[in-house]
Amino acid sequence: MASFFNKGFGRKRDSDTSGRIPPGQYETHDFPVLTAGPTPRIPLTNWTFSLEGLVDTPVQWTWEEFNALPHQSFTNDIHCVTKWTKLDTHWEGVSIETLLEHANVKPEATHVMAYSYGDYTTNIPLEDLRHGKAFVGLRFEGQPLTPEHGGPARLVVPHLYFWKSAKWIKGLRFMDADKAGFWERGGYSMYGDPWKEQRYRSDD
Ligand SMILES: Nc1nc2c(c(=O)[nH]1)N[C@H]1C(S)=C(S)[C@@H](COP(=O)(O)O)O[C@H]1N2
Ligand SMILES: [Mo]
Repeated sequence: MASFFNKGFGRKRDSDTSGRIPPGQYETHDFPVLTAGPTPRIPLTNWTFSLEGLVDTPVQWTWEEFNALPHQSFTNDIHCVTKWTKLDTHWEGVSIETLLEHANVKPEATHVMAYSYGDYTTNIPLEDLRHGKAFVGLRFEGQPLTPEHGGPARLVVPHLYFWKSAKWIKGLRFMDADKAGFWERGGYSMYGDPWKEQRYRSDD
């Protein structure tokens, strides 16, 4: 039952969070699970991560090799198109910029298709993955990423709606044009900027 005297009544709005909730979103302290289809289970001995498509040298890392890459910590707000926003999530992982040092991306590459175990795909402009803006997350809140949240490894692109953050990531394919991924083919935005409420293709 909604109460007029709710918790926030009469209190000053928390200055730390004001201005951090995009239009149409509400803050949650939970971490809901959103997956189309079953959760793939990937034995670490079979896990690989690849950079392919428009690169001079395609690369493939094993789990061990990938974990030997330089790791960084990230603190980000995440925004799901189903309208929840979670502030100050803490991650550890490998910056996409770090990965790009290992495969010369050809100059004609403009877009990336992130693809996952279990066949999920999502498209992102290359520029949106660079300069430390996106990473492959391996740990969440100090713990290995759980399978339902995309473990062993997921893409995290916090400045776009969270469907761009492909769980169970398997690799990145560099392309010279934008091409729709799984939800994008289903009518969701090609870009997905939460601050512009680019939820559906008609919002682009
Ligand atoms: N492989 C894969 N990645 C995915 C999805 C999915 O169904 N499969 N769902 C996306 C959607 S719509 C959202 S909101 C987030 C949800 O991540 P979470 O379950 O960790 O909250 O993952 C995204 N990445
Ligand atoms: Mo989502």
